[in-house]
Formats: sequence, structure tokens, C-alpha cells
Amino acid sequence: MDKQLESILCVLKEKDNFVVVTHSNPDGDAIGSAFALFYLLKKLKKRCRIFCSDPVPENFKFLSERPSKEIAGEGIFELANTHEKNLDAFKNSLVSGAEKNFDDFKSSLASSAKKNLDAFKNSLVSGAQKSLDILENNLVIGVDIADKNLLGESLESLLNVDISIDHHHSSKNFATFTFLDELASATCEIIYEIANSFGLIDAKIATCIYTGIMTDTGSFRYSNVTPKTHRIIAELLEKGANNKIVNKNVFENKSKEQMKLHGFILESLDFFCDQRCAMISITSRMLLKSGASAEDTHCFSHIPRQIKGVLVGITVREEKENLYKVSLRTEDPIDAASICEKFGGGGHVNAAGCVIAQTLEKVKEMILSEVRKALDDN
Ligand SMILES: [Mn+2]
Repeated sequence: MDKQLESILCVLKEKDNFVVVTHSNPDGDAIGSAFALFYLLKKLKKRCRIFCSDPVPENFKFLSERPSKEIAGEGIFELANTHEKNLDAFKNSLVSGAEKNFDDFKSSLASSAKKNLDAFKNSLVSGAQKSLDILENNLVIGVDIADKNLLGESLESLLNVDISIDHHHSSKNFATFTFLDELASATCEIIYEIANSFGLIDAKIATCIYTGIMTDTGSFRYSNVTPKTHRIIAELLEKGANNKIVNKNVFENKSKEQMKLHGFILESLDFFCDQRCAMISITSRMLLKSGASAEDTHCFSHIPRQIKGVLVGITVREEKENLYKVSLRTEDPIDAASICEKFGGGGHVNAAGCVIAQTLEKVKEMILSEVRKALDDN
């Protein structure tokens, strides 16, 4: 067995308390790998919580057991908590008249959790390095995170990542231990190896892993797909992965508002560099006009590259005033990650992103000048 894999299995067996974190604006692979790992740890009778700077997106809610809870004032969401099973049991044991007790109990837990976080944060401010002890010796595992700043500000300042499990070509060494497999189509492929070594893949875990691989490969269309990817998928289907539910939730779950937004986005389509580059923009104004929410904007970045002859597809999305998220999708030989790295971002050869704090016009100009250089060089 691979040595890295072996050490991860050892850690999962030995430790009892885990925190799983993933990148902000989580995609299918981020959510799929975090929840697959969570359900695996649950089966191993471990304590585990998932934190992210954003809640589980609408399309992936079917993988989680309950709505994401915001930890008040921290800009952090708890997506799952194994310890809650006890709360359910506690709730069921109560007669209906005692409902209020349960609420008190719940809010007392919520506030004590908050206190822990505050203590934890303060300890970091004061420079204490025993920060992890305060969260009860949690082992922090990061999944699908290429760089620590992708955790989002609050989480980044709150935690040190002990183990990073990732497949990004641009992955940085921010964790104590990094398990990187650049040949894996998705972080979920690596999670598959881990869960499979335990022999504990059930239908739920299989569905999570399927979701991550399906979304990160563009439904098995991208060049990151390998024979191994399909072998894993075959195994997952045998273990009960519900591909129909995944497809329905991820692709056929659009709201009326989202479809309206789609129309506005297509109107913004523009071409550059002899039609080899296509760009769309998503602005707050479009959200307002369509009634769509920021959450509805994540599924459009594949559009520009679908056009014949386009080697670089750019999506510029307004996060807030004068702050834009840029997503790049490229065809070989254009390296999307190296372009985005120039703006402090990163990702894969054919799909990468960065954030630029400028006006929309300036953002377009800056990214186009780098794209132009890359197209001229090739
Ligand atoms: Mn991924």
C-alpha cells in the first residue's frame, strides 16, 4: 500500500476528534469529499464536524443531513456534526411537553461552542501554539484546498490544517502533512482510496464520492478522466451510489430566477483575441433584475469555453463592489492556473480562478492582457 495512504489510515484509526474543512464557495468535489470523509469517520465511531466559510450550496444539500448552521459573528458555517446524533436521540426521548427543555439544551450547547471558538481565537491572538487543544485536540483535515487562503479569512485565521488531502496541480504546502495526488480527477478519488481501504463504503458515502468525481470531471468529459476514474465510478455504482439523484440535483434543479439570470449572462457574452477568448460577466445588477441569489451564480463558468474556436473562457463575477471573482476555463495548451497565479489565485491546467479587487472594466483589462500574452505565446 502507498505509504502516504497508510499514514492517513493510521491517523484516522488512532485519533478520535476530527474537524474537516474545505474551501469557500464549495463545489461538488469540496462538499462530496468533506461529507464522504464525515460519514466515514461517523462509521468509525469518531467525532467529526465540518466547517466552511459558506453553507452547503442548494444543489448539494441532498448530501447533508441538515441545514448548515452559521456560527454567529464568525463568518463560519458548521455543515455537519456527528455529535448531533445524540441530540436527536435526546429529542426523541422527550415527551412533547418537554420540547422547551430541548431548545434550552440546544442553545446552551450553541453558546458553549461559541465560547470555545472565542477562546480558541483569543489564544491564537495571544500567540499560544496549543490552539488545537482548546478544540479538544481535534485533528484538522482540509479537503480539496489548493491554498490556505481559499479557506476564507475567518477559518484561515482560526485553524492550522494538520492534513491536507488534495489533487490540485497548484497545491501549496500549507498543512503539516499533505496527501497530494495530481493524477486524481477529484479529491473524491483520494477519499475513495481511503474509505475503500477501510471497506466501509456504503450507498451514502458512494453517492458523495460520485458527486465530487462527476462535477470535477464535467460529467466525465474533461481530460482529467482516467481509466481509474471509471473503475472507481463502477465500484461506486455497485456500492449503491445514486447517480440519478446526483444528476437531478446538480443539473436539473434550476429555479426560474436562475434561468432568467442565464439570459442576462448570455447577453454579456463578448469575444476577444480573434474569437479565441470569450468572456461573460455576472454582476449584482443582474442578480437584482433576475431575483437570483449569489448562490445561483456558480454554474455558469463552463459556458464561454463551449463555443467553437474558443481556447480561453473567462467568467467575471461580482462578489461585492469592486471585488470580482474570475474563473478561467481553457483548452490545451493554455494553462489556466499559471494565468490565475499572476493574480494570487490558482487551480488546474484547464480550470482555475482568482479574485481581483478593481472595477469591472479594470478587472477585464487586467485578465485579458495576461490571456492575450498566453495566446500569443502558443
Ligand atoms: Mn477538486
